[in-house]
Amino acid sequence: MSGFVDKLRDIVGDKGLITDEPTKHSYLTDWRENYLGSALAVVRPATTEEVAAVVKLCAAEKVAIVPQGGNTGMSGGGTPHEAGREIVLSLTRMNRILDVDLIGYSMTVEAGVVLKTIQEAAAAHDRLFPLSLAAEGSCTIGGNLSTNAGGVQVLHYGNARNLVLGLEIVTPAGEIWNGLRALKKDNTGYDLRDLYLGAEGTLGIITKAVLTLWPRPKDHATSWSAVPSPDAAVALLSGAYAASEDNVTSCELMARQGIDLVLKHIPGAADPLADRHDWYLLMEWSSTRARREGANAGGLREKMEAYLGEAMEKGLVLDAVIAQTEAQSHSLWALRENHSESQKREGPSIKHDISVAVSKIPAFMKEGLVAMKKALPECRPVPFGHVGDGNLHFNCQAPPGWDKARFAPHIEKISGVIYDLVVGYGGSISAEHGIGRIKVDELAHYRSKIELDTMRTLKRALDPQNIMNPGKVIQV
Ligand code: FAD
Ligand code: 2HG
Ligand code: ZN
Repeated sequence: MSGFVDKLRDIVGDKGLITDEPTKHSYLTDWRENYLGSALAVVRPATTEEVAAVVKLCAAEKVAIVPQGGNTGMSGGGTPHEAGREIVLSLTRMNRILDVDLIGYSMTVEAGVVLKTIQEAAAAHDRLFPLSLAAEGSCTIGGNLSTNAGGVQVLHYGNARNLVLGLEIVTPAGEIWNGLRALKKDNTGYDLRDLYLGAEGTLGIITKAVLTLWPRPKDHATSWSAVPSPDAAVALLSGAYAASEDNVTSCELMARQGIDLVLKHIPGAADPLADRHDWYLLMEWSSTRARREGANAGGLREKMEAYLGEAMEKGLVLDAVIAQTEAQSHSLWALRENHSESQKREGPSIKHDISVAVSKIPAFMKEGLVAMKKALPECRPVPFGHVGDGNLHFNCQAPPGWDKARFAPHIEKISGVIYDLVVGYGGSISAEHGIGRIKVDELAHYRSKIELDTMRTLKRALDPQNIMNPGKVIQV
């Protein structure tokens, strides 16, 4: 293999190649530490041309390629297999913002730009790039687009797919497709761009993208409400659209179990309310219309206060706080965004990243919680998520003190019960984290033959040698 590695070095130079085991390690395991793979090398090209040359070499030598961005994925899609001839192709050196078009509300970026950098660059130009998730300080836009990431503002701005105008792709043959068109309307045949969004690196490598920008909001209001039930939560959301004049940008539901884990594991986290409650709803309203200051001061905060006051009288809200400062808003958001980290520190868990219609969330929640406890009575359900778009993280924490080995034999049964229920509700078994490696069998089980056949046909046509992230999403 030294000949192959030497050829890689000829393309990307020493700066673009990692071959020693200790430095490779963090590229070979996933954020959840479910997998530890191996790779002939970690290759970090600096340009699209280098990516194309690496792919051409791999195609000629039949070495598989695992594209990787920030390696924050939840489904193991960016981690190589334990055995096999694979390289990890990390896009993190391709991290330049190439253009900001203020008139056209778009930005052209390389695939390895960290999401937070994109958000900050947009803000510096008085624009908003609305994709937002707890991993935004390390995930990359290439990974976001390849997983069609969701996050906390989907109900207002859509998911990653809705925020892309054009892509540049390196195909499994090492050819470069320049589809960097900044066009809102383009009906010229099949939409190739959409194929690569959410493909989790199985059809090609995203090297650049043209993103859509939005006007930057000038007024925000953040509330933290204790609600009596998920029914009350969806009713509160439903009324909030009109009450906010269509300015609801986030709506996140959490159960007390998750809050307890955050308070236990995250230093500085504090419960904003005096009493314990079973359910909480975090709402963010934002508007491009600035607050009125002076004698007649007012804006979203006052509207939110009035709305929550009325909701309290109706029994939809038990107690609530509205952030008065940006710092208070950040503290409320931290309680939500630290759920994943707290669950990880607590021990093993199963992530059920599911979606159902928003109106069905209360019934699903009731049935699902009973079903989960029935499958393993000692388990600890930790449901939370993006209730505003129907996406719940219907997670299951292992019983206290259990390690991965003890919990593993129960996972199939618990997940089977939950996914059957989700499908019964007309929902999806993967709302935003993708299939990766962890749900390959579930996809094959729950999707129809015609869908699976069509996916396989596409994969075989675009990647006949099966070198692009093989064994992820769908087996061919
Ligand atoms: P990686 O993990 O590196 O890769 C993900 C997949 O994309 C892999 O299959 C990989 O092969 C492929 N890939 C990466 N880059 C490219 C490329 N340039 N071309 C082709 N394929 C590529 N996800 C959500 O949707 N919503 C959330 O709210 C959310 N919150 C999270 C919170 C935490 C704390 C963490 C750890 C993760 C969270 N995630 C969330 C999951 C994860 O952050 C997203 O999936 C993110 O989009 C992955 O980006 P990444 O750059 O880390 O991709
Ligand atoms: C979130 O919404 C992420 O915070 C992660 O999608 C969810 O840890 C999880 O299950
Ligand atoms: Zn999520």
